[in-house]
Amino acid sequence: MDPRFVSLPDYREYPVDEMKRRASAFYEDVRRRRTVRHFSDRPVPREIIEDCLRAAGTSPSGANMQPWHFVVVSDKEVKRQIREGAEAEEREFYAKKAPQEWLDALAPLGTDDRKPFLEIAPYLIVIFVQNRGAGPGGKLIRHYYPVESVGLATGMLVTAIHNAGLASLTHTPSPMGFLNKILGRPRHERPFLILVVGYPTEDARVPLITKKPLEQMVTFV
Ligand code: IYR
Repeated sequence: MDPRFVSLPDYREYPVDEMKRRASAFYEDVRRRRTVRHFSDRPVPREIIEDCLRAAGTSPSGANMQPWHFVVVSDKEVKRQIREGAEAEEREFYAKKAPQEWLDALAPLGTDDRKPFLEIAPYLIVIFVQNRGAGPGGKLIRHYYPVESVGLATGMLVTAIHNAGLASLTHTPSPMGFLNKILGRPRHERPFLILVVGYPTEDARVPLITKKPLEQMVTFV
């Protein structure tokens, strides 16, 4: 197929001073984001979640295949089933499967096998990676860099949710095969993570942790 082009439609250049202000203001805003584990059951209008998902869907992806599927769960009974499946995996993880080194790494976060937030938060966004997807004519075709692509889209989703004024938690019980069953997703889709979304409780607490300063994570050559 011949490629078709249009001139770059929506790009905006800012004067350098304004770029500096914008870059700094964005950092000041995203650095307030914290992963939260204490969620309120306060309802959140669905259209907010829809716009955050639209933002995630603008992510770059390998060959623009957009190899993601998002299942937005608000149904109480489905949330209960997901909690049940996740807690079963987590009990195995904490009691048997996790090596001591992993448990030591998690210790500062204070996590354990109880996941009540999976029933309390208004939304669980279950994110699937499509290793293959429907091509022209409905035949399954290969996707490229699916995991990298879904990681990028998930980052945009987390940022969009923070920007809207909501909190989120990236939750990864392992293995997550139970999610295909509960949500009726096909075999060529693999659960990537559960994004728990809602308001934090008024008395929500978060672990006292720090992020690496620039010098520790960046090399300029
Ligand atoms: N899935 C477990 C353990 C866990 C693993 C990682 I890596 C974390 O960053 C946090 C938790 C749980 O959710 O408790």
